[in-house]
Amino acid sequence: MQPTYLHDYQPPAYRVTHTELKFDLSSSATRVTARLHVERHPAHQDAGALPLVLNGEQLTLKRIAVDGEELEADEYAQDDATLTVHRVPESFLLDTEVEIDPAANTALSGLYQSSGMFCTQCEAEGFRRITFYPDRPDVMATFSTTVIGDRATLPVLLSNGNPVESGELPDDRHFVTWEDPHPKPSYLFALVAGDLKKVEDRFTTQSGRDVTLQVWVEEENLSKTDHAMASLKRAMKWDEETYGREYDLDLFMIVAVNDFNMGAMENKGLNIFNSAAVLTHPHTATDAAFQRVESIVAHEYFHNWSGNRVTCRDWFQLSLKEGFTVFRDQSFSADTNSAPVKRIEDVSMFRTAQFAEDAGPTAHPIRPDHYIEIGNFYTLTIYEKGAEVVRMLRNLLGWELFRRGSDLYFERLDGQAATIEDFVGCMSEVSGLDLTQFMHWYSQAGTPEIDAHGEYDYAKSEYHLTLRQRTAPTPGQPDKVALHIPIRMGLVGTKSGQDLKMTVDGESVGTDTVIHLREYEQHFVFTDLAEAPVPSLLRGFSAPVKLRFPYGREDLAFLLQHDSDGFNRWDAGQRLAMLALEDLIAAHRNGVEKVMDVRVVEAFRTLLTGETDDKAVLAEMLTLPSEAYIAEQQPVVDVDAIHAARTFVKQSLAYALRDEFMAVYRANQLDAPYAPEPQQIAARSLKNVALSYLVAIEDEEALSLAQAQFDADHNMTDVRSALTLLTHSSRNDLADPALRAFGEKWSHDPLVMDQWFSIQVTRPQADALDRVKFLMEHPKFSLKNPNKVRALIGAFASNRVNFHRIDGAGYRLLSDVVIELNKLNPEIAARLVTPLTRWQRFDEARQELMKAELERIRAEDLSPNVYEVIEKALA
Ligand code: B3K
Ligand code: ZN
Repeated sequence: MQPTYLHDYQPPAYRVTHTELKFDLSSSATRVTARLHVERHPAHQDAGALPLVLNGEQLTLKRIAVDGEELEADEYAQDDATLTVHRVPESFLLDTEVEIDPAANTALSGLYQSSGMFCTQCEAEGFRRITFYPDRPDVMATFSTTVIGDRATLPVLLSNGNPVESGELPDDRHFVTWEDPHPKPSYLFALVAGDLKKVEDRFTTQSGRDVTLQVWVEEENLSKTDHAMASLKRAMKWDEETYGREYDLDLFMIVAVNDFNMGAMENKGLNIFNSAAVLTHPHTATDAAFQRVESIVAHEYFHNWSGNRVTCRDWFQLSLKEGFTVFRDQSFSADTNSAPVKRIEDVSMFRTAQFAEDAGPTAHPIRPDHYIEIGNFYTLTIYEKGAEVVRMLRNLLGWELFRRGSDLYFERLDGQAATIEDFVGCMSEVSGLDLTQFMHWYSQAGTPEIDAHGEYDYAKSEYHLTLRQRTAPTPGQPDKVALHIPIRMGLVGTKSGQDLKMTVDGESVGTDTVIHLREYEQHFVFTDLAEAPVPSLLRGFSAPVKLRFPYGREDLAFLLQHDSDGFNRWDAGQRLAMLALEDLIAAHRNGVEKVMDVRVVEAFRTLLTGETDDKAVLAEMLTLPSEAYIAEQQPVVDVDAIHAARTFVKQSLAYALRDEFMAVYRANQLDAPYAPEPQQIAARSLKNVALSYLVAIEDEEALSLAQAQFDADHNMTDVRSALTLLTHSSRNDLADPALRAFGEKWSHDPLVMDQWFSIQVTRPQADALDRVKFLMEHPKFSLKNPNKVRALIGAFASNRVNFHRIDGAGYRLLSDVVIELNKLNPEIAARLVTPLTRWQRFDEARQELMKAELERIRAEDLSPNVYEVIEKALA
């Protein structure tokens, strides 16, 4: 399996200006007729004769003609991935007809069937499973698509753009023709056909155009569409007000499908969503799910400009659309909900999962330079680190210049396939900033680590700060350059508890400033300080780096109280908890008695009893670092010691502060009808965090509060929280009846059943693995449905103590599933195997067990997706 390299990029030999498609739908024999209007690409005008090479996989060719002339067998050649026409004119019409088998498509890439409906997923390279085509993003054409299907079973026939014609056909069939006037790459093509119902609304754009909005779902889900529709309208308005971006068709459609590899897909005018990313109801979806739906609806909508109007030249530029669009959706969610909590949640996830990716064998730059299977590069690095880099650009330029750069980018590159240089170039052009060094963020993999040291010189009233950066080698990149790292910071006076005015090189820089680390080592001197400070560094997580500073516990307790930056207040609490956890991990390993750090108890007491105007942030502050995050900080991960230490901290806090937690729980009970609005969400999360501490000590009163909360059945957030606490306790006598009742009540609802599966297999008790095996036989489980695989197998792999069982049974279970899925759905299989690829992080015994499972997978006949991941993991 040969890699594709960025440096091999060539413009296509031929481009397609217009694409006419006709689909005659049938489960196992769909006919796709295509007429492509093809012309020689100007870049190859003088190149002499060039064959036409089209992509095509799993297609049965029935007919091929150039300008109406059928081709003889020797005029073209076909292999399992391409079709080559040896001689073609400068400009011509290519007609093909192929047969495909949607019912057999378990990979869910191309045209497939889900719950009886037909739908497509073409990004990145799925269109080639639909028809022969130059399936690359720099070929952009207008599309005209006719969909033919049974009137009774497929009453709704959708594609991109606007419907222009429809009618009856013989044999109880009917058709609809769609036209999309905006040139687009094939990966944005979409088709949906099924027995769907819609809810409809309208949006008037800033220039006064009327847009029809539709959300299409199965009939039983009609009551679960309000939030998605409201989110869509908010996103449309936000993008007009914030980025000046207006929608450009008369119709915008969202369709919910049950079988989908990712969250959603931004196809032009016809977004296709995993039902989990669109359907919500107070009784079936948690607050987190409501927020996720809002952000994914916004993300896909924002792609209409950052992705569709301006698309990617090639797939190495994927972060051009994904990093920018994630940054846009993060900003939207921050504006719509609690901005500090959004940042804390995003950074928390980032520092756990993206840092782990950067430190593992599949580490890659935001712009990789080669891949075997592009489907493996829809990663946290491309998406989230890409967004962090755009955020740094926004901060370097300031909002106004950044917006000007964004305007220039959309204007200059509209209708084109662009590169990361085009984007950064616009930012540099409007600001006059030299971003040459900054560009290394795109090409260098790995997480920069910064070691910071500071000293206060009492005699001179100066603070000296030294910063050193280093990025550890990553596969294929042994040597690393120094990056341009913007570090937002303040100096908090130890006497006043206030941010001090800072002076650098004789210039006053205010109380909150950005210092720029560009060398491997740099020294900063702050003069004329009124008092000794504690530094508050990397405020707001101003760069995606690990920053170490030898804070004492008093310093951290001080920052937790006084830092003016909410994010760093939270981070100080996390660092303080980490110091305590590290001691306890060591104690556990050495068999020494565990002693709780009273400073953590006192910090929590202050948080629980103090005044707060932001309950959502308080809930975050009361949340201990996750086991996965703690593991990231350890040189060798000891899953059992981490679990024991974290449980000990949680229980110690609960014993010491039982009444305080109880008071917070009781003070945050809500009577109002459920609404997914920030204040209610904040109260619920605070209440449920408090309850989680109380249940951690299996306090009888707390258990009955959890039981009562479950029985009250007020909303899914509270019900799920209570059910999780009961299930994760040792009290099977309470957990089992609750699980049974829940499972029976919701057996008809796949999205709720996903939650039911996850809750059970994430319990810390030793029977988790047996439960996975048992639940894999459950009638509602299916390996063919990616949501079910994530809910059961993916969730189990996040259950650290049980997945990493020392007998290796957790690893074996995962690899068995990966082997099975490699045949059914390679994209999902390659993602699922990730936890095994992190074997280097564990003790020797576990390393051997994990590697043995990877070897066992390697011995199979592997898809390119799984092959690429396994080879990297075992390299
Ligand atoms: N662009 C799609 C992701 C497609 C992944 C294909 N394997 C969703 C998104 O990022 O909006
Ligand atoms: Zn995206």
